[in-house]
Amino acid sequence: EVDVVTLGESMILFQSYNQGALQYEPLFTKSLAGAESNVAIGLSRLGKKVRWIGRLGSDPFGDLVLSTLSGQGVDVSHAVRDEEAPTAVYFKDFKRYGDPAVYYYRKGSAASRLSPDMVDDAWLEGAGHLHVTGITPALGPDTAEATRLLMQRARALGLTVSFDPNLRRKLWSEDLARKTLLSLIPLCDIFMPGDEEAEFLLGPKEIEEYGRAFLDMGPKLVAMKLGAEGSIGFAGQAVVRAEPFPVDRLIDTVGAGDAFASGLLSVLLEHRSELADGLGEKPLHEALRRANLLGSMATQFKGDWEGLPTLAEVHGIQGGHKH
Ligand code: KDG
Repeated sequence: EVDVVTLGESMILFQSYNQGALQYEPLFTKSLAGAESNVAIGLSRLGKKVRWIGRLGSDPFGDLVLSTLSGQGVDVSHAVRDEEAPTAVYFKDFKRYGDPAVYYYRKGSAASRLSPDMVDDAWLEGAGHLHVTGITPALGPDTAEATRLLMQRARALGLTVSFDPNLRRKLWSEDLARKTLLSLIPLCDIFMPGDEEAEFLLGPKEIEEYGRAFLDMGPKLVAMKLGAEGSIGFAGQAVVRAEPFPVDRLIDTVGAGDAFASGLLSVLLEHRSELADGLGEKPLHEALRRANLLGSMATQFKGDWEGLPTLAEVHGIQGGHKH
């Protein structure tokens, strides 16, 4: 049995050792990045069984993606290798102020050559939930169709589906991004945009109007990330706000949204059957609190996922509160 399946591109991430400027820093550390594998690791640390699907090069970096994920307890047995195209790499440029800048070297990568004819029901076997992001559809028309097809297959097979738009402006044009992301929202049960992404998709509105508008498109639950303001959730008639957790030392914001998704899903998976009728305020609040906690923890460590907690740590921080 698998709690969650996720599909996406994982890359090897190089970060300057001293968090110096990319151009002058002579030393780099090597790690794993990728929105969906970050979520997979986050959920695995919280005790969930997760299967990651992706296409990797037949190269040492592809091997490293697999060994890192399996070391984190993630099932990689359905990952696909590409004989020709490489595993992508990406660099993070830490800034004194604001979010790190990211530089991708991923055009023509193995993951970008994922196509709808490769989508296989076996990927979803034994699973209850599928999580995808808007990054995979940004890689090209084929990966967009593969994502759409997998969401459709998941629903046909009775899985619930979550979708984080994860808007990456560097990867595609605004028009195509808006059109594609909007077209995928009706295929998910749980939609988790940030406030800036909501504005990108629907134009300027009040926060609560976004919640209503997204629910009207089909999802059963909308969890919106409000950055330093915490988050807000919408399910049926319920509207719930959750306070942020304090960030004592802000180091690296990249991956915070994925941490949020892992925290949210770790609680929501316990309430899957209630989603259809509109989740109550209590579990919704609990899910948002857990999501906020993980989001804040992710920003306090270098790397996308290295700062994510185990379930025991979460219980310690949340005062023995079970779930
Ligand atoms: O959410 C974090 C991701 O942005 C990062 O790991 C790299 O997957 C990545 C991407 O495409 O931006």
